[in-house]
Formats: sequence, structure tokens, C-alpha cells
Amino acid sequence: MLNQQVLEVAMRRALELSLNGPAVGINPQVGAVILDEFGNIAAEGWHEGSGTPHAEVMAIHNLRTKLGVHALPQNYTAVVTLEPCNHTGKTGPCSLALIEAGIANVVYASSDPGDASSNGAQVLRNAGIEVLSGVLLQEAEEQNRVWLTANRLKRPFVTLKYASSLDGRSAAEDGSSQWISGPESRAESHLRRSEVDAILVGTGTAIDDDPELTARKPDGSYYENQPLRVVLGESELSKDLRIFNDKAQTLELKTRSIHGALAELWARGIKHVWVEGGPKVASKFEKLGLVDEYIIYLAPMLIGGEKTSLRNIGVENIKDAHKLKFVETKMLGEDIFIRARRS
Ligand code: AOF
Ligand code: ZN
Repeated sequence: MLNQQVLEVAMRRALELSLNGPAVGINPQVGAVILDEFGNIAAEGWHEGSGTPHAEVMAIHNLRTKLGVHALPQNYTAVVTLEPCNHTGKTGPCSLALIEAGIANVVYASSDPGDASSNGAQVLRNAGIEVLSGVLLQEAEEQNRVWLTANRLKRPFVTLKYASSLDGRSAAEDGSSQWISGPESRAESHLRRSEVDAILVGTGTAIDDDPELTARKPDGSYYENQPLRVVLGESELSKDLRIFNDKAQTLELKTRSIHGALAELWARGIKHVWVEGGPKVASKFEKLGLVDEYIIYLAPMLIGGEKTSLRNIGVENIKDAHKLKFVETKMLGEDIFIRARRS
């Protein structure tokens, strides 16, 4: 096996390559590099999304093409960001592809959480391949948290997003809320929208604010990926609402059950949902402990009054407050951007 430092450099490259694949869709972003016996990169590959070849299969293919032979010399190390799969889904098992290619060593970061797809490492070991797991585990877990969390919990990853005043208000007393965050924040949040599978709001927000809930660039044009628009609640909605325009798909979930809604979205292949409000729906997700990540745009203004971003989340005593940790903060124009998780 090559030394740890060489493997970490290769894994860093594999993590970078994985980002060439789409963030949206039901499959993970996976990258792979194949190292020769000296630790030099001989070939690279990544996964382009559901229905396309997996990262290690791409890398093997690229190596064969480069060398112009099918039977490879038996001294290669495959470095992959995710444990090679062991199932036939839309493509064949990567474990077998690696064995068949005569790869000597396989190194990966995170384990595959799938019921059918996991266990690739054991199959590789049984075939006499040396396997090392957990290389750059923390980096890989952070980068792939959406797909990994969703597949471990078997429900979509939930991001709660809101823009608020410094005193945590998302609207004034008359309900007006345009605009709290500045143009830089709004541009950023639209870019992030384009990288999720669904945006969810309650019927109250759909009716009161009449949002379009699409991902738009600062010039008003639309991003290629438009997340599914999901409206949760039992109120009847007029088809004249902007949420029903033809810019994206829309799903009405006529239920009050948050768990039921998440199960329905998971069944539809939604891996990442952005909960955008209003405060009642957001508070329900928070109360149930279903928020995996918070994205908050904090504007330098005070609004006061009752229209807080969250309402009752079940905290009666301060010792029950939901404790978070900031994982990323930055200035965005005049605003502060915060990405946080439960601590
Ligand atoms: C890997 N390498 O590049 C990817 C893996 O329907 P399929 O055939 O595309 O299989 C999707 C599953 O395979 C996915 O849920 C995950 O468990 C694994 N993805 N595995 O070894 C890859 N994309
Ligand atoms: Zn695979």
C-alpha cells in the first residue's frame, strides 16, 4: 500500500473531481483516481449522476484508453471518495469492475450506507485486494453530508433557510418582508436553490406572499435546474398563484404530517429539501428535530414585533434551547451569512 500522505493527496483530488458531477439528483457525487506504483495519478474519473457509469468505472475506462490495453498491469491503487458499490442498480457493481481490472489496492473515504449497495469493501478483500477505508473521512463526510445523511436516515436532508433582521424577524407587523436581506444574499440563496431537489413552503406562505420559488440569476434568467416546488398543508390553493406557473414542477402535499411529507418526498427521489417557510412550517420541522442544516441571512436592521422567523419550537425553559454551532459565517454585502447545525 502507498503511504498515507500520497493517499491523502490523491483523495483530495478525488473529492475535487467528484464535484464535476451534479449536486442534485438521487445519486452521490463520487470521484476516483487511479495511482501507479509510484503514487502518480494514472487516470481519473467521476460520476455524472443516475444512469451514468460510476466514478471508478470511468477511471478504469480512462486508464485502459490511455494505455491502449484491456488487461491492466496489476500494480494500481484506486482511490475513491465512497466505498465501491456492490450492487447492480442502473449500472453494474464497482467491486467487480475493480476486481476484473486487476486493481491491487483500493482506498476510500466514507462507507456506502445503502442496504443493497454496501459491503463492496468485503467483496474486494475476499478477492485478495488490500482495502483501506477512512482516508480524509472528515472532509468527505462534510462534502457529501447531504447524500450520506439522507441515505443513512432514509429521508431527504432538510435545510431550513430564512432571512431575518438582526432581532430575528422575517416580516414587519403588516406582513411586508421585501426586502430584508440585500441583493448579494438574494443572489447567493438563488444559486443555492439551484443546487437542491425541492423547496418547501406552507400553504399560508404560498397564499400570502405568492412566491414563485424558482432559482433565478441576478439578471432574472432561470438556472437550468429548477427544484420541485412543494406546498404543504390542507388549504385550497388558487391555480393563479405564481407557484403554479410553468417555470418549475409543483407538488401539493395535502397533509399536516411533516414525517409523512418527508417520506413522500424521499419516495419521489428527493434527496435535499430546502424549507423556506413560513414560520409555522419552519417551527414544526425544528420542533420535531428534523432540520439537518440552517442557512440564515442576517440583515443589519431591527424590526421588532411579533413576526419572528420561528414560533414555538417547544422550548419552555432556556436550558431546553436548541443549541447550534456555526459551521460557516461570512459577510455577504451588508448581511451576515450563517450556516449552522445542531451541536
Ligand atoms: C460507487 N461509485 O461513482 C457511485 C456509487 O443506480 P446506480 O447503479 O447508479 O447506483 C447508485 C448507487 O450506487 C448509489 O445509491 C450509491 O450507493 C452507489 N453510488 N458507488 O461505487 C460511484 N455513484
Ligand atoms: Zn458503483
